Amino acid sequence: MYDKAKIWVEGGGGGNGCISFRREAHVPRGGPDGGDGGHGGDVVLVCDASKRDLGALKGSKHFRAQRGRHGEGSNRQGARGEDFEIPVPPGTQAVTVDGSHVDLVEQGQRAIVAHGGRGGHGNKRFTTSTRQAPRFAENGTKGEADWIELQLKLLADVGLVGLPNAGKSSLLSRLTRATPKVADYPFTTLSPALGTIEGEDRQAILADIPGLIEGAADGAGLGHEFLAHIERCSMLVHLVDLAPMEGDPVAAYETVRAELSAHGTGLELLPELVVLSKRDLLTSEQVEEAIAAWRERLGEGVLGVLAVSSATGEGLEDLRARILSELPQLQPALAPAGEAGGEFEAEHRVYRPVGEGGYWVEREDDGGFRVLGRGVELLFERHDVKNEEALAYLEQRLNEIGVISALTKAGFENGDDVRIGEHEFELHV
Ligand SMILES: Nc1nc2c(ncn2[C@@H]2O[C@H](COP(=O)(O)OP(=O)(O)OP(=O)(O)O)[C@@H](O)[C@H]2O)c(=O)[nH]1
Ligand SMILES: [Mg+2]
Repeated sequence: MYDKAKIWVEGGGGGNGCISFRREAHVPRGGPDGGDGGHGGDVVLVCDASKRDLGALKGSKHFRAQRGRHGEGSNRQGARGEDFEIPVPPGTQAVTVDGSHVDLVEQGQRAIVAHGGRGGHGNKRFTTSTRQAPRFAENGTKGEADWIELQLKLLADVGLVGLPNAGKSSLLSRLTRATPKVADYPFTTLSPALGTIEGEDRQAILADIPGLIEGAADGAGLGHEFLAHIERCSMLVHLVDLAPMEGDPVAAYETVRAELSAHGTGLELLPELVVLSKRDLLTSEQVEEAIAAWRERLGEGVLGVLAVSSATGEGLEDLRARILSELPQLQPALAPAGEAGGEFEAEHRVYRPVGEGGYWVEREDDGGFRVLGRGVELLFERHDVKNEEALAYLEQRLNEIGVISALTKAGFENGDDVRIGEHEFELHV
């Protein structure tokens, strides 16, 4: 099962604005009529219920949306680039390039993971009363691009947990129409499986995950990574083998509880129904005694204690009814998806102090000055500083938004080097 994927996503670049002048009879050059560039397409995750896992993302890893078309003369706007859609199964979570958490749950739900760049304005837009014939236009900006990680966390109501061989898969196959593999050796189940209990007025989705052993949180056995799949469940069914081939049931129960806590997302806080399995292997009296002892030991701490046999079917109707009756009252006990898992922290996000006006000035070692701030950087990304008119326009904007006086305060003198984003130029004011 592919429940994780790392992919490169890249929004399309914005198309450039156009520099163009109307052609009129007898007029050497008419008014400016350069159209705007189109916006770049986005890379979008789309929730697709026909997908079961992230396996489709195993092969190709680079996903790019189309760029916007450049603007053209006669005020023709460039076409917007097409989005690139990536179908993902329900339960997929990701952190987008700009650092926000997305969680795709319902069929058709969409989340933009990399925005396309903006189209640049054509020269027509830069016409003012004093600048009748601007010979510059804006470039489109690049689309967002980065590696992002996707993780699938199954959407189930009930998580089946227990040691290997406890009988989890056998139970799933008896309660639902799922047909998981069952065998008399540990770690038969290698990846999670879902099954649905059909009630009269509602359904309950059960997730069967690989068995847990001591040290699972540190990687023992199949590890604890499958526990991520039950983070969204509203309750746990904790299966305890009444007649294990080795060890005793109480120790088995405690081991699994310890691993649930060690997972670190609060799984141990989920309401828990304790289900003693394989009751056919003991006499009725022994089973009744065991139930009484477990109830006494766990008391109010659990939703209840039941005993079942997947072999004979005894107790299964009770269990089915119990699950369906508990669920509607249960609220998901965990924080909304995305706020928990440490691995979904957006590490690449850098927070910078922002001065007044959204920019600030730093003096660099060689005596030059650097102006920082997304707005100012974007302004420069969009223009060709080698075009003198464009540079004059940029200087005017810098003046208007106060950057020139901030520079002066920082010790700037006429003709000093100024750097903004990838650009470096001598500034004359
Ligand atoms: N007698 C009896 N045997 C059972 C019962 N339920 C399961 N078993 C047997 O117990 C063994 C393990 O059953 P599974 O359902 O594969 O156990 P599991 O918990 O899914 O095990 P893993 O996937 O390895 O974690 C198999 O040999 C089953 O036939 C039961 O109610 N009675
Ligand atoms: Mg199993």
